[in-house]
Amino acid sequence: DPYDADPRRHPALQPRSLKPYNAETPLKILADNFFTPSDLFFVRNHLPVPEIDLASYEVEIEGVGVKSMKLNLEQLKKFPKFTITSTVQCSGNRRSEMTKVKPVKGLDWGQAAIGNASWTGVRLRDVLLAAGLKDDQPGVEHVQFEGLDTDPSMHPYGASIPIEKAMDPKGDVLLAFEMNGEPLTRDHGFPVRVIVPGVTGARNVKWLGKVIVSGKESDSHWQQNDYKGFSPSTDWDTVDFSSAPAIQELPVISAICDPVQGDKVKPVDGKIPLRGYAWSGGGRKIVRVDVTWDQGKTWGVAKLEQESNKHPYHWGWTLWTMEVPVPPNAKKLEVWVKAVDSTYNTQPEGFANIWNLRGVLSNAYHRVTIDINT
Ligand code: MTE
Ligand code: MO
Repeated sequence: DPYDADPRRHPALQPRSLKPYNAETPLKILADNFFTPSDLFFVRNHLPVPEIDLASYEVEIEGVGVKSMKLNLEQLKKFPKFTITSTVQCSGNRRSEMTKVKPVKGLDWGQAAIGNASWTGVRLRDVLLAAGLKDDQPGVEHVQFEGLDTDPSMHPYGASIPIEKAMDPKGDVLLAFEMNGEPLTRDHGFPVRVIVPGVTGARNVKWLGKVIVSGKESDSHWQQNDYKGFSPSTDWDTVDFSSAPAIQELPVISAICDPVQGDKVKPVDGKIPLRGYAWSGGGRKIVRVDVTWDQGKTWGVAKLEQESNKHPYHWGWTLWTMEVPVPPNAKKLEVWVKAVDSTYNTQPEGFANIWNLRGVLSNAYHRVTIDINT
C-alpha cells in the first residue's frame, strides 16, 4: 500500500478522505490562532506523501531562457532569505455548503480547508534570475512546478502560475523550507514547497522536484481538467475544461468559526461573541467584515485582527470578532457574515447562482444557526 509510509497526524484533524489523506482543522479552534499551528493546518494530498532523503534531495530548474541547474537545500539556502505571512486555501473550501443546492463532485470540505502561516524561503524570482532568466524573455509565459509525489503511472502532481506572478519583485513567490519557523513537516511539503501568496492552494506545489520555465501551462490534470469554474448550467455532459481559465487568485471569502452550527450558547449581558476569518486572493486586504443577526435588517461591523501590509500585498488572513445582541426570549439565532476586500469586492448572498459542478469558489455568505441557552 503506497499510503503505508504516510506520516502520523494530529488526532484532532478532521479527515475528509484517508487515502489520499485530506483533513481540516476543527472549525471551532481555527480562529484561536493568527498563525495556524502546522500540525493542525488542513492537509490536501492527491497522492501518497513521498519519502524524501535530504542527502539526495535536489530541485531541478530548466526550460526556456534558463540554464539547467540542480540545487540541493544547502545551495538553495544561499539565496537571500525571506519570511512572509500567507494564507493557503483550497479552491474547494466550503464545498459542503454549495453541494446542498445541488450535488457537486469533490471532497466534502467544511469551512476549514484554509489556514494561515508564516513561510520562510527564497524568492523564486531570485533563483530564476540566477539561472539566467531575463524579465520579459520572449517565449516565456508560465512557470510550471512538479512535485515528487507520483501516481501509479509515475506522473507527478503538477501546476503552473503565470510568469508575471513568478517574476514580480513584489509577488513574494517563495521556494519555502520553513513553516511557522520550523522545517516543513512531511504533510506540508518537506523539504521544499512553493508558496504563491494570494493564489489558490493547488498552485502551492509541495515536495518540489522541478521548476520548468515555459511558453505553456502545466499539462497536469490539476491545471487542465480540474480547479476551474463554470456556469451554474454547465453539467458533466456539457463541460469543456479547455474553455475556462485555471483558477489562480481566489475571490473574497469569510466564515464564522465559533460558535459552530447547532452550538448551545448562553448570552452574556444579552450578547453572544462570534469569531471567524476573512481573506481575499491577489493580495487584496480585508477592509470590513459585516455580520447580521436579523436576516440583513441590521448589519454590525466586526473588529479586525490583521497585519499591516497594504493592498495588493496583503497575503495573510484577517481574524474578526463581533458581539451580536440576542432578542429577549429568542430560542435560536441565525447569524450571517460577509467580508469586503480592498477593491470593494464582496461575497454573493447565496450559492444557487454561483453553483458549479466541481464545487469550487464557494464563497457565499456563511450562515450559522445557534441555539440560545436561556
Ligand atoms: N502539491 C503536491 N505535490 N501534491 C498535492 O497533492 N495539493 C495542492 C497543494 N500542493 C498538492 C500540492 C492543493 S490542492 C492544496 S489546497 C495545497 O497543496 C494544500 O496545502 P497543505 O496540504 O499544506 O494545506
Ligand atoms: Mo486544493
